[in-house]
Amino acid sequence: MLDNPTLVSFDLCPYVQRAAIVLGEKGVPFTRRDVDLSAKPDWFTRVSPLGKVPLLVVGDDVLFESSVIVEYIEEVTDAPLHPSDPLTRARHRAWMEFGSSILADIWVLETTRDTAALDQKIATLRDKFLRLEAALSDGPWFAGAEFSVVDAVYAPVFRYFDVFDRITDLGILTDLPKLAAWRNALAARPSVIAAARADYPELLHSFLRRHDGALLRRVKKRPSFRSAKSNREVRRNKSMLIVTS
Ligand SMILES: N[C@@H](CCC(=O)N[C@@H](CS)C(=O)NCC(=O)O)C(=O)O
Repeated sequence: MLDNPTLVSFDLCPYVQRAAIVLGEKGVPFTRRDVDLSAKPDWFTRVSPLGKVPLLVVGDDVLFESSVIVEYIEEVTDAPLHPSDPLTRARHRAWMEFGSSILADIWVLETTRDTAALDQKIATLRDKFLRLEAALSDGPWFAGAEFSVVDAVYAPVFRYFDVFDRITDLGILTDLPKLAAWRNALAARPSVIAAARADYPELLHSFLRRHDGALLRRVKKRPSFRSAKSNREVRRNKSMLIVTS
C-alpha cells in the first residue's frame, strides 16, 4: 500500500493530472508539491533526471515519467484500473501512448506562433480524435462500464478543450458524439475535478497570453473567465493551497 506519497507537480501539467486522477481513484492520500518550472529549484533538478514533472516520491525513492508512476500505483494498490486480460491491457496501454502523443500535439497547438504549423496541428488532432471516436465503447468510459487508466489519460486532454472552446471553435471535436459523451462524463468525475485547481481556466488562459501564439489570433469570442462563481472557487482554492516550493 502507498503511504502518503508526494506528487511533485506543476499546476497546468496534464501528466501530473493523470497521476493525481489515478491516486484519487484509488483513494490514496498524497501530498502535492508544486514547482515553478520556469525557475526549477535545485532540489528538483537533482532528483528529476529529465527535469520534468510529475515525480512521485515514495519513501526515499523518486519515480519519474507519468506512465511509470501510474503503473506503479496500479501494482501496489487494490481495485485495478487496468483490465485483467493481457491483450486488452496492452491495447489500453497503446491508447495511453496515443493520449501522450495528443498532449504533444496540443503543446504545439497552444504555443506555436506559426499559422501554418497551427493549421497542421489542427488537422493532425482532428485525425487522431476521429480514430479515438472509432475506438470508443458505448460508454460511459473508454472501455465501457469500468473507469480505467485510459480515462485518466484523456481527462486532462479534454480539460484543455474546455478552455480552447471558450476562445474559438477549432473544429477538432466537431460531430464526434461518443467522444462528446465521454468528455462530459469525465468532466463530472470527482477524481478528475480534484486533479486540477479550480482556477485552471484562468491559469491556462494566462499561459496562452504569455506565449502569444497563433491560437489566440484565432479568437472569435472574447473569453470570459471570471464569473462570480469562479471567483469564489479561486478564493476557496487558494485557501486550501498545497505545499509550494
Ligand atoms: N513524458 C513525461 C512528460 C512530462 C512533461 O512533459 N512534463 C512537463 C510539464 S507538463 C515538464 O515538466 N516540463 C519541464 C521541462 O521540460 O523543462 C511524462 O509522462 O511524465
